[in-house]
Amino acid sequence: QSYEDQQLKTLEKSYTRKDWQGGYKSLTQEFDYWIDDVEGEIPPELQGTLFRNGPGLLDIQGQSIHHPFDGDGMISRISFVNSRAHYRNSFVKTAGYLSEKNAGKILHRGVFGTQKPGGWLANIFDFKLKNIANTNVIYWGNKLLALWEAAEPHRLDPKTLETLGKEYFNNVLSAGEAFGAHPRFDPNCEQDNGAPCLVNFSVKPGLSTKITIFELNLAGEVVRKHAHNVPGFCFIHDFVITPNYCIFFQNPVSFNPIPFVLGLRGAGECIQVQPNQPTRIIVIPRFPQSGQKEIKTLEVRSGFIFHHVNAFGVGNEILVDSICYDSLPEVEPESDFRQVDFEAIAPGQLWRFYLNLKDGTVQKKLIESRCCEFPTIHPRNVGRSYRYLYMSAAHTESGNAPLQALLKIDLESGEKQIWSAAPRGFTGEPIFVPRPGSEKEDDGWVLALVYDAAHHRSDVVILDASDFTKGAIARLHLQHHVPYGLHGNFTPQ
Ligand code: 3ON
Ligand code: FE
Repeated sequence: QSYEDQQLKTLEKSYTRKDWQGGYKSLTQEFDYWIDDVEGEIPPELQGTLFRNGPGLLDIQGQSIHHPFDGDGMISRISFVNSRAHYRNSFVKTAGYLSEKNAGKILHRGVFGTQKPGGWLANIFDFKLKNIANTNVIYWGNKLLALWEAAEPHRLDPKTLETLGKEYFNNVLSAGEAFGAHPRFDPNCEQDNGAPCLVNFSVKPGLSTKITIFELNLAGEVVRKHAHNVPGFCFIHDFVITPNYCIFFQNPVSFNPIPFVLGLRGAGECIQVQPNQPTRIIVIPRFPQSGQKEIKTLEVRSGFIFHHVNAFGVGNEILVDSICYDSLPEVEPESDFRQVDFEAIAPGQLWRFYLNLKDGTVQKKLIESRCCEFPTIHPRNVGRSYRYLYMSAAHTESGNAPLQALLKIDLESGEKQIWSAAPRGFTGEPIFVPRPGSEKEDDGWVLALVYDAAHHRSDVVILDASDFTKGAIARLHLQHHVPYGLHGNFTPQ
C-alpha cells in the first residue's frame, strides 16, 4: 500500500490535497497529436469537436498568480473523427499574455488578487483589467471565440487555434465593452421563426448596474441588443433564459473598492457575500421591441450563485435550477489557493426556485445536497422543461470536497447515478452530446476531462449518458495534464 493510500484510509477521505494540487500546475507547452493511448472504444457516431477553456498558467515564470480565475486562458480542442481523437491546445495570445511572456514576470493586476510584484505601491491606482480570455469558448457563426466576462471576446482560428484578435461583432461592441462568458443557446427562437439563436449578457456594475442583453443569429450577427439599469452593485456570472425572458439572480453582495484602489486587493477580493440579505431575481423580457416591456423583480434568500442549470415556464411560474453556496471563501491577500481547507468552506448545492410571476412570490426546494458544480443538459431543452441533468460532484455525499465524480439526476423519478474517479481522479465540467438522430433526452454521451494524479496527466472520459453505472465507455489518456478548467462546448462540426 502506498503512503497516499494509507493516508486516505486513516483520514477516510476520498482524496489527498497533494493529489488535488497537481491539477493546478501550469501547462506551458502547446501540443498537437492524435491520441493513441485509449482504453475502451470511442463510439463511431461521436463525431465533432469539444472545445474547452480554462486557466493554463497558474504562474508567470515561477511567480504564482493569486487565484486560478486569474490564469491566462488556454484552449484545448479534442476532435472526434471515425473513432479516433485528436488533441491540440493553444494559449489565447492576449496582449497581457504576450507582454508577460516577453517580460518573464507579472505585469498586470488580476481581478482575483494577483498583484504586480513590489507591494501595494506598485499596484495603487492601477485600474486596468487584463483581458485573460479564460472562462468559456464557443463556436458560433463560424467563429471560435474565447470569452471572459469583463471584456470583449478573442477570436481564434478553429483549425490552427491561432489568435486572430478581438471580436467586436461588426462594431456592435465598443473597445473594452464586455461580452459575458455564459451565453445560452436557444434551440428554437420564436422571434426568429424557430431558428436557433445565442443569448448572452454583460454587466457593467457601479452604484447602479447596467445589464446588456445580446442575441445573435446563426450567422453570428447581433440581431437584438438592449440595456437595462438595475439598482445596486451586481456580481452576476451566469443567467438563464426561457423563450420569453432572461433571468438574473443578483447575488447578495457588498462591494468596497477601497482596498482595490489602494493596491491592496484585487477588485474581486473586495466583494463580500451578505448571507442575510435576499437575492434579487431580475426577470427581463427578451423582446422589449415587440412584446412585453416591463422588468419584474422578485426576492428570495438563496446564498451565492455562480451557475444555473436551466429555467422553464409552467403556468404562472418559472422554475429555475441553480447551484447555491451558503457563503463564499474570502480570498485573503496573503493566502495560497492551493492550501484551501475544503471542509472549512460551504459546498455548492442544487436548488429549484419557483418564481410566481403573478403574485411575485418565490418558493425553493433543495434537489441535491451533495457538493456539485458545472451543470449541463441536452441542448434541445435549454429554456424548456427537461428531465436529466449532469454535473461534476464530490465523491462523498456530504461535506465539501474537490470534484471527483460525475452525477446524473433524473428530475422526474429522482433517480441518481454517479460515476466516480476517486481517489486519484478529479473531474471538470461535463458536456452532454446527443447521439445523432436520437429522440430520448439521455441518449448520448457525457464528455469530461479528468485529472489523474497517479500519472499527472488528464483523460478525456466518455460516459454513456443513459447509463453511468456501466462505467466509462472510453478513457483517452492525454500525454500531459490539462489544468482544472472552466467551461467549454461541443460542436458536431
Ligand atoms: O465590478 C466588477 C464586476 C465584474 C464583472 C468586479 C469584477 C472586476 C470582479 C468583475 C469581473 C468578474 C470576472 C472577471 C469574473 C470571472 C470569473 C471566472 C473566471 C470564473 C468563475 C468560476 C466559477 C466557479 C464556480 C468555478 C468553480 C471551480 C471549481 C469547482 C474548481 O474545479
Ligand atoms: Fe462559469
